[in-house]
Amino acid sequence: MSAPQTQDDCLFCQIVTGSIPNDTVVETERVLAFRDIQPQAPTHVLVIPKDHHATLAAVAVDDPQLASELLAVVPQVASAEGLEVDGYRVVANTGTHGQQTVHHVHLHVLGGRQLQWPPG
Ligand code: DGP
Repeated sequence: MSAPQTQDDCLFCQIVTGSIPNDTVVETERVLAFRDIQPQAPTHVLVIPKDHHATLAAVAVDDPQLASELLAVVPQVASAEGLEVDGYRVVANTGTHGQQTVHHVHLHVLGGRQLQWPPG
């Protein structure tokens, strides 16, 4: 397995390399899913590629196979967390209006309670 392509100044790359600890839920060769440090629901897991890509659009264009692997981990998280029966939400905050605060693409998987819609 080749080393992930990481950026030194990226928080989630530091999680990938292990310099910042995380609570892992699912891990594959190229994808890591770990608990959000500020959970907004009983289950709040972030799914990230180990390689650095800033946004979902970037990974979809630069490495569509990796984007597919990222999506494939979502049902694995749902299964591991027992979310399949009642459902869950997948969110990819993107850019300023999307309120993306960490510029390493991540899917939020939220569940374990009745979520509201629309979001703020
Ligand atoms: P977003 O706003 O969509 O960019 O989400 C970034 C998420 O990252 C936010 O829900 C909080 C989470 N987060 C920030 N720092 C850490 C950290 O050091 N560890 C973990 N597990 N999550 C973090």
